[in-house]
Amino acid sequence: MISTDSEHRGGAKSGHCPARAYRGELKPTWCAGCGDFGVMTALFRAVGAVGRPAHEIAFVSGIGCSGQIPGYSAAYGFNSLQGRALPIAQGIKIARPELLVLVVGGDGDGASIGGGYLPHAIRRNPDLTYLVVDSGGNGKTDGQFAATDPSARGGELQRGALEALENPILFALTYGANFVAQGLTADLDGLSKMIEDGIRYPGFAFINVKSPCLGCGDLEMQVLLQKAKMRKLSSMGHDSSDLERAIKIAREDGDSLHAGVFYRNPNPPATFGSKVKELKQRPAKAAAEAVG
Ligand SMILES: Cc1ncc(C[n+]2csc(CCOP(=O)(O)OP(=O)(O)O)c2C)c(N)n1
Repeated sequence: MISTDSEHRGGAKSGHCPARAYRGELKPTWCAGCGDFGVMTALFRAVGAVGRPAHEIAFVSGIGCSGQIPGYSAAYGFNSLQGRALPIAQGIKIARPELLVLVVGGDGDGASIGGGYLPHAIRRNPDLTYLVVDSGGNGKTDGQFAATDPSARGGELQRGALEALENPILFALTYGANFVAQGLTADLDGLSKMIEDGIRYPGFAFINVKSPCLGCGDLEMQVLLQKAKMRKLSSMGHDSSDLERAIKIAREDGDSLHAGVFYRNPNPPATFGSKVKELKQRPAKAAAEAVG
């Protein structure tokens, strides 16, 4: 039987580490008020709550403002290529399964240019936590439209995207992801907790993070909209094991911004890493059985 190894996600032996233990020496160059500050804080709080030291963690990112997070951390980091964070992170996890691997990238990165990697990561089910920092645009390249641009919904931020909006939560759920959540930088405690839950989940965890970006429009308006539209799934009495209901709520996301865990498969399937491990052990097992 294939087992899912939960040891590396923290456990009885692990202690709580303060978020500052993961900060590197470089100072962020993000715009004042950028949501990336909140995402990085929530991320460091979450790994601190799991209790893994920095040298046992790898942050992998694409290119973009949010992609700079690995450079600001004391953990291992790989600021890779636009849209290619997921395949690189999967390679790292296969080569070094004992590392806690966290992937972070923008929505330009994860929903647009790199969007094609997501269904395959989901069906492969590596033990990774993937954060898409959803600012509704390509922040680094002066706010070009991304697939998640809310102005496509009817001019909310008056930018005028012509293509229809992509719904990342619905995308992840319908491709069969076993852990799907959405966080808001306006709710840092909720965001940190759901990242921690994603890390502890044995398998691929997808977290979409609504995050304000100065390059994508009026910063204050984005923060106000986040706060005004936030609906916590916990206060709606949502049962995160109910996939059909999660899909229904995801369809309605946008007019309300739903924050919390949409879906957590209560019976996590085997991870890609545990299947590889079993495959490697097969010849030795067969030889031992043949000898008797
Ligand atoms: C293959 C490739 N295409 C385009 C670019 C140019 N580029 C650099 S950052 C970026 C957009 C980043 O937007 P996003 O991924 O949403 O991250 P954000 O800056 O919003 O955090 C683009 C298009 C690139 N570096 N590589």
